[in-house]
Amino acid sequence: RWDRTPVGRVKGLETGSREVVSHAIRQDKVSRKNNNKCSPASLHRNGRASHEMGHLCFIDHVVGNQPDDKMVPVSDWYQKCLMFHRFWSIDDKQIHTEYSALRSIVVTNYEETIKMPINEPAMGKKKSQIQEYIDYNGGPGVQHITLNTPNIIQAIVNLRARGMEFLSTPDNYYDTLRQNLKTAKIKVKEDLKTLQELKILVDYDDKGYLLQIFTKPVQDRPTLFLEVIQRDNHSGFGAGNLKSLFEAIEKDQDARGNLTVLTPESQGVPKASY
Ligand SMILES: [Co+2]
Repeated sequence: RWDRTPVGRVKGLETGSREVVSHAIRQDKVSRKNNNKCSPASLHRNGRASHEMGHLCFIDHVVGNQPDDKMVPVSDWYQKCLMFHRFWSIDDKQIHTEYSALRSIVVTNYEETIKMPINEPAMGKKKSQIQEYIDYNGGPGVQHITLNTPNIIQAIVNLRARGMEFLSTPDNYYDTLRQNLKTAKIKVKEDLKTLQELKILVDYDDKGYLLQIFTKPVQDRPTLFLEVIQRDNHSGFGAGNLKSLFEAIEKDQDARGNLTVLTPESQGVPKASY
């Protein structure tokens, strides 16, 4: 295992090498030279390698959870202080299951390179997963961080092989999906059977689609989790999948004993002792 501590850059643009950058790295007493191609053609080859190997290439978006009534003031803060603007919005009519609901505003920076959906709980028949998060996190915080890959199938095969645990999706999700895709304007290039085996979700509109999957919480508490996403001409966040995601999360929430029945008065009051 090389610790990649650079001993020094031995070749590069400054030494007249237009094509190759070389760094010497050291492991104990052994040194070795790493060559990296720096021409655009080789960047293209690196892109192809990322595709083949299912690399996680960049942070696609970061979602924050806020307590009830804080979503608007917090998104206003991003717009006023950091010159963010609203990117896309969804209301709790679109995102709810029978029991639990949320509202969401997406803010983005001027260049639209940073995307941050901000959630707050909405009243449902039972406790919102956003409220569960707030209670266990002791306040607002990051709900999930999403990593973008050009090849989600390989990425998830790799992550599962290393022991990463993902939320499960019922098989009837894929039955419904197959039925709906028959009349859709887009075609999903990936093999649906493979997506189903790996429990990867699909969301789409008339112009493109996205593939996504959510991990289980990365700590013992039901707080932060990760998402992996692959986009094909689609800039949404998977609103169409949120119902099935909610149902999957709520199955776990119920198993933890936190899918508590709420009245309007008790929304927002922590029920759990921890
Ligand atoms: Co997401």
